Amino acid sequence: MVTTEKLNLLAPGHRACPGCGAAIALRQILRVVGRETIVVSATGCVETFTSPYGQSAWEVPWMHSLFENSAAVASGVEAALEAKGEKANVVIISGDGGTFDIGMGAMSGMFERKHNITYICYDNEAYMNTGVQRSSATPYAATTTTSPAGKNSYGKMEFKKDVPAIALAHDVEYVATTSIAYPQDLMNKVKKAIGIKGPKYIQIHTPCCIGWGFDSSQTIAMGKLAAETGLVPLFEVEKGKQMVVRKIKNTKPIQEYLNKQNRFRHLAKEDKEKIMEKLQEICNDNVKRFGISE
Ligand SMILES: Cc1ncc(C[n+]2csc(CCOP(=O)(O)OP(=O)(O)O)c2C)c(N)n1
Ligand SMILES: [Mg+2]
Repeated sequence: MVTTEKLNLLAPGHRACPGCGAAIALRQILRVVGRETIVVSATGCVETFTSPYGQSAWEVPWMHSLFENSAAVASGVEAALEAKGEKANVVIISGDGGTFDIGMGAMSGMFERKHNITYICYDNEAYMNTGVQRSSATPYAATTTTSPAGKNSYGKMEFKKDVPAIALAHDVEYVATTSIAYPQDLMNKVKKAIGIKGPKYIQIHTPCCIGWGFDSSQTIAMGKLAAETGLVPLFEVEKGKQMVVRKIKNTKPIQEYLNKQNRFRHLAKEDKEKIMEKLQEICNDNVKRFGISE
């Protein structure tokens, strides 16, 4: 159940790239969390494009943490609210680098201490703010500036870290994956999370036209294809309940997704067939494991 009120708590004039998936995510998140919210953001694109020196696009109280400690800072905010007997939604918005990599320890602590916080990771699958370096969220075989495809490499050689599973292992109240390509799904999940007491984790797939190499008009299309191929499964797990998975009628072959992005362009060569097959296998495994097919 989502409000149809056109609440916009992200002021226009911010400096996101045209077609930025993270900016779309922010609009969707802020539409449902409402004004009684305090946001803590780790260093990354979102922090950078919403808060150039002396300016802010945030229409809610907002705090910038370091790259690594948004969950620790938000824990302090939540503890202060508790001590003062005041109420507000405490929401973290952090990139995949700030979540999967450098902020993992702080996030684990926040989950374990059972803070009443909604941790939202916008996953653009690399360190975009600093020039497209690989993170542990970067998909297998994608080229980045620190996992460059070339004569002796086919891009990133490791698989994407399963952070939703790590969150679930902390026995948190709610874990969900979603995508900006499915705004109702995204808003429903954020709305549900903020209504549940305790730690929650939401991972939003946010395509990045600059880092992935596609036209800025195709951000939503890329998000859709990621889900339709099974590469990015969309699901939610409420504590004590069965996992609910967003079903896909006819899953699409992974080539359809890969062919449209420069970060996978090197896979078009014949000798890279095996790598393509590996990526298709990842999708097939997801379809099976999550029961994605309708
Ligand atoms: C301790 C530390 N190391 C490195 C940096 C430089 N740095 C700033 S943002 C960033 C990458 C952020 O990546 P991510 O969290 O995925 O967010 P995105 O830029 O993709 O939005 C890095 C490496 C930093 N600010 N602090
Ligand atoms: Mg990132």
